[in-house]
Amino acid sequence: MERELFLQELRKLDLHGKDAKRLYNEISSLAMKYIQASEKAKRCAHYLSIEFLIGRVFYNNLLELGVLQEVSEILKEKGVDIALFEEIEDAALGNGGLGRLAACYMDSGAAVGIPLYGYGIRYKYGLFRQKFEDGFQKEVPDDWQRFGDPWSIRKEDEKQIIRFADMQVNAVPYDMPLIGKRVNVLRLYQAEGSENAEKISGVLYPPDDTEDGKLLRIRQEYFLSAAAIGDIVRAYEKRHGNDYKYFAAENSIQLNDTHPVFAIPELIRVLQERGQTFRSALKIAKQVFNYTNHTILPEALEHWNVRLLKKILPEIADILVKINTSAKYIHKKEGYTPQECAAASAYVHSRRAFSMANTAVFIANKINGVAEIHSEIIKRDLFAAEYAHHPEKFENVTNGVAQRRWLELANPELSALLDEQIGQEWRVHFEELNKLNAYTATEETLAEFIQVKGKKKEQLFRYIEKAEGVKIGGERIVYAQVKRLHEYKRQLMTAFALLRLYYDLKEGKLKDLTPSVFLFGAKSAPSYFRAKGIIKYINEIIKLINADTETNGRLTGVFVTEYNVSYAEKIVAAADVSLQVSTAGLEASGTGNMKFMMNGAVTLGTMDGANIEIVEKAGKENNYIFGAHVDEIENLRKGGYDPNGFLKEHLEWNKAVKTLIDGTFSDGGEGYFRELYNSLTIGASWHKPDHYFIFRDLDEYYQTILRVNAYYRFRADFVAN
Ligand code: 26W
Repeated sequence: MERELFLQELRKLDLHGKDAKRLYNEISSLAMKYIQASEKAKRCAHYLSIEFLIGRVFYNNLLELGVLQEVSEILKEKGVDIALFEEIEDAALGNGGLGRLAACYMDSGAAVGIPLYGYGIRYKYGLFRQKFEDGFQKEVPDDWQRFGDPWSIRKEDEKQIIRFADMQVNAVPYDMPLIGKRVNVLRLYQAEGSENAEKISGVLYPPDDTEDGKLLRIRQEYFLSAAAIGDIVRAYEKRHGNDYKYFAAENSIQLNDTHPVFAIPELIRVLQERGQTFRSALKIAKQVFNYTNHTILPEALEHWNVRLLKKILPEIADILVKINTSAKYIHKKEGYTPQECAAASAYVHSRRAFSMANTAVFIANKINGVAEIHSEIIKRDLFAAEYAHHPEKFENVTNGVAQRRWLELANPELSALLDEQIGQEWRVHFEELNKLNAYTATEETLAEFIQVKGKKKEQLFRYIEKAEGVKIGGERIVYAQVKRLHEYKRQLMTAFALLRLYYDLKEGKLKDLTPSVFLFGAKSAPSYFRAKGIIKYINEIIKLINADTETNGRLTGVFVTEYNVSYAEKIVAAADVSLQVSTAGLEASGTGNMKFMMNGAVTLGTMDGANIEIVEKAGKENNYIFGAHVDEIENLRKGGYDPNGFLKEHLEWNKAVKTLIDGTFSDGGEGYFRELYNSLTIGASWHKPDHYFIFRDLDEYYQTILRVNAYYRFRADFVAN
């Protein structure tokens, strides 16, 4: 990019009387004039994902272009504060970890110069915007395009026609530059051609509890898969025409969970259309696809009913049947036991449905979990049969996060301190951070670090005051639990611990508690009743403790609204303690844990997901680990776990938990709190009481919160480790 030309033009820009949106579009469009996508390499990796949680691109792109500092100065000369663009909303085309990981991979691929291309859906409405009304979550459609979308280029001439049995849809690509050592492209497809067609890229994860909902999900997944395959094949044919012998050598296709698995039968369909036999097409598919699994939760493992598939994608259904037949033949030939054949079967007879994970595992050249413990669990349980016969297919690829966004952009002050210690190389090759190991921080560096952390807290508290109208005063230790709201992530356990802290403080038991603030950020899926109840409960607790003038000088809470990527950037830079407290074995990896850690927070967590690797790397003494490990949890699942016994034995906990039903708090008569209480003490048709083992870990959690609080007082040691 001709930086100087861009900066010269920017200097000439007249900014007078232009609002944030107008300036955003003018400056972004100007930058886009100077960005060219790199020549597509012959050998490319393609990343297919139903979600890309890109967040705000403005600052990130200017940083990647190496002009963020200069733009900030030029705008300041013209009387514009670059923070003005905080008003521009994130592009939230994703739900959570899987989508943000995809965005971080795209960032990093470009940054280190790998030809890595992303394929996704350009949803009209991304993840909803969250509002709180009397402590309840309300969803507001996220019309993210109202600010314009100057960083994408519509490529009408490269559109694809996607054919269903009952309709035809235009897949129109919008290309977003991924800027770094090379400029790759994130290609997001928009569905056009009719009102029904447009619904396909209308919203992220449309509800799939009705048949129509399921059909729409299938259409979305096939739409993404077929558009991507069509694009990859078209580019290949420009080079090699109908000769497919180089296809696998020049293309690898990464399936980000099972949502794009239709790309497998679609590639076979397209190759057969071009004259390949099923056998040769299958062979190519088995060389081209890799599959990443992100979750072991049964409700997230997709099965698509064959009747539904036949209704709108009969050819795809037939190819899936043939894939299943090949799998059965090969499994038998390779000596899979009958149990293994059944467990690994692509077609699940009892459900009259295809297991998209088993289909992916049969075809994929490589299969990876997203943290060591998770990769072990999927080898031992989920895909045990395939692992028994093809161990070479399985790898662990622990998640990573883009340090450009989560450290450089989020925390320039800490970045500068790092540069002083180890030079700037870490900004591209993050492993350079290892140089810090051979290194004992001087008093002066520690003081600088503490000062930086203090500054980031001030910035965050100011932002929260503006955004939430909540004032957080003075020097406090910041505990943060920010992530999607899900029972297995156990925000409810933190709620009980916070309530207990308040009661103990009230009763004078915590004389020397370091002033603390508990910061929550979470969105619940709109249909997830319990998660919404937990949000309301936490808001009720926060209201109670913040109002108590006896104690709110030392203990307050805040639940930020509309937690998103941009909010996360501020929170990870400011927090002292990262709360990562999922039930062991259930958080595949986590990525927030890494973002907090790289900004100098300690991890207070369970031995789950990537927390285990964080503890290994950063040292047990630098983290605050508690709770049952995965083997104990699995034993408890088999029997002998008595949550009600725990409540009988621990009256102080019983007092906290009983607030769900004793009238201390109100859920407006919606029944959320009673249902939560029952889930812990009675269970439900689909699970035993307290099926995320909150009461097994709760007391240890509380003691650990107090331990880190006490240790924090010796601040230099606290940060030194
Ligand atoms: C609604 C259907 C559905 C179900 C599951 C959509 C998306 C999923 C994903 C598998 C959920 C997800 O985002 N999983 C998270 O992936 C992260 C990236 O690997 C991990 O760090 C988190 O541990 C995992 O929960």
